[in-house]
Amino acid sequence: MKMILFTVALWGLLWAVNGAHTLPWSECSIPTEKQALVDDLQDVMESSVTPSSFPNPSILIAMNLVGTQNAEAQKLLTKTIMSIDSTDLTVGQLALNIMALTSSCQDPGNRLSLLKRKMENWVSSSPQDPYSVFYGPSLGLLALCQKNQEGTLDLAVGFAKMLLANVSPFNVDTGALATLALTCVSNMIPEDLDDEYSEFFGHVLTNIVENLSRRIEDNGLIGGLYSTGLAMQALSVQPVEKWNCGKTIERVLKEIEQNQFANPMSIAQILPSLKGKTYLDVPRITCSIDQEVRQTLQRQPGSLWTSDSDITVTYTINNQLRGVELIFNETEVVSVRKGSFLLAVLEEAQRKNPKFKFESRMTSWGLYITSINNIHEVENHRTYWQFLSGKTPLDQGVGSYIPYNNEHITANFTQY
Ligand code: B12
Ligand SMILES: *[C@@H]1O[C@H](CO)[C@@H](O)[C@H](O)[C@H]1NC(C)=O
Ligand SMILES: *[C@@H]1O[C@H](CO)[C@@H](O)[C@H](O)[C@H]1NC(C)=O
Ligand SMILES: *[C@@H]1O[C@H](CO)[C@@H](O)[C@H](O)[C@H]1NC(C)=O
Repeated sequence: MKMILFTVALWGLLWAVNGAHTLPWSECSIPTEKQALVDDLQDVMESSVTPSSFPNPSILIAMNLVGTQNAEAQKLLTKTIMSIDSTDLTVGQLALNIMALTSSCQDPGNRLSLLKRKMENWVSSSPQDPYSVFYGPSLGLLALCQKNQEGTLDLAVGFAKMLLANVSPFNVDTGALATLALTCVSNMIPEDLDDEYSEFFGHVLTNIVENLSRRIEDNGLIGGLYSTGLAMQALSVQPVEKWNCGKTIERVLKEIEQNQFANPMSIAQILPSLKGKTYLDVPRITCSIDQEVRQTLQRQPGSLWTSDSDITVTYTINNQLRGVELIFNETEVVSVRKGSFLLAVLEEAQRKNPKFKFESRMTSWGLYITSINNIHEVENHRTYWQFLSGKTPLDQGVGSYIPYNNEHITANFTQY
């Protein structure tokens, strides 16, 4: 009896040591009866890839990490991302493209040296910078680390010092990516330098992971619905006792059933975690020739769910920022088809009243609103148009959010 107990305890210990860099899989897997739900989700993401859709490297990474169900889409997206001109890309976009090509077993070519140069020149200009300025550079560091680029360790030290000095409110998405990047860097420290570097990165990682674990909600989500996927990746490479992965999975599956993951980009950020993968697995992907082919279901796209009845939405555009000459606060009441996206409200208001004129640009998350009533966001001033329902900021953009009857939506020109 004693012997068995001892063996069990020892086995548990070995498991804990071995499992330090993977999900605690036993409590963290998808129940068999929900497997089809997750496969369907992957279908939605993969069928969003068409010759005319926005080439999204995060989608390619996700499908390669979990194993694609749609080899055509995989080929098309790889080809499109290969042909993107790198010159005007941001650090984050460049990094995602490199990781996407690597995940498809393609050589990223001169993108790597370009990224390295951009990372060497990047600095956070002040400790008051919003925490999210580290989102793109975290991706940059992760991509360089995965490609074993010389000088990554020094870049990582500079990056981590700036991150530690930052005093702005913590941001979960950014913290999650910084965790992945610094975990990769920690794993590549040469033995002769191990002590001092390990201690330093260990200290920074503890700080970030502590902040991440403080954002675990009672309902299982981590920092809100759309931060949970990246946060799960971070907590599975830097485990914390406090995290009940099973509870998180259960809640996310419930949200998927409620159609909260209709945006392909939102799927790209949750899918790897649902299948026990993280971005740290990108260099380990093997590209086999024969792909598993799955019978795909015939489904209705979410946007066609509009019905015959109308809803009324009150829409206010508000600019009270000092330093801007044109201060305004205008409201329109508009009718749109029930089930329409918020974008339809913006379009209807613009049709009724020229002051509601707006401009947008296409991004990986869909349409992003850049200007309303000729007031443009300015990146250097950190201004943007924030969308709220009542006083609560929306957690989705105008191309995904579906307003309800008598809702009051405000677009407020503000700073981050
Ligand atoms: C930084 C950031 C911002 C910055 C972007 C400006 C900048 N220059 O940095 C600011 C603060 C302005 C911002 C605004 C908003 N954001 Co934001 N943002 C992020 C964050 C943390 C990182 C994005 C990034 O740098 N990606 C890396 C680069 C390489 O990729 P990229 O595609 O080039 O990035 C661009 C787009 O992501 C775009 N963008 C940023 N946020 C959003 C949101 C939407 C809906 C769209 C279409 C585009 C978009 O700006 C990036 C820089 O140009 C992500 C987190 C995440 N998990 O992705 C959230 C995130 C994308 N944002 C989100 C949201 C909800 C918004 C807002 C709608 C919030 C609001 N209530 O108004 C607004 C957009 C409103 C509008 N005008 O259309 C959600 C989207 C969830 C969803 N399912 O749609 C995310 C995932 C945060 C979260 N975890 O909930 N955001
Ligand atoms: C993260 O947590 C530490 C305490 O562990 C705290 O001192 C620090 O200010 C937090 N950082 C952010 C950005 O919230
Ligand atoms: C703007 O208008 C809305 C609706 O009329 C009102 O509730 C709000 O208080 C106004 N805000 C400002 C800053 O004037
Ligand atoms: C709108 O933006 C202004 C300027 O940044 C800010 O003072 C105000 O609190 C914001 N209103 C809401 C409801 O967030």
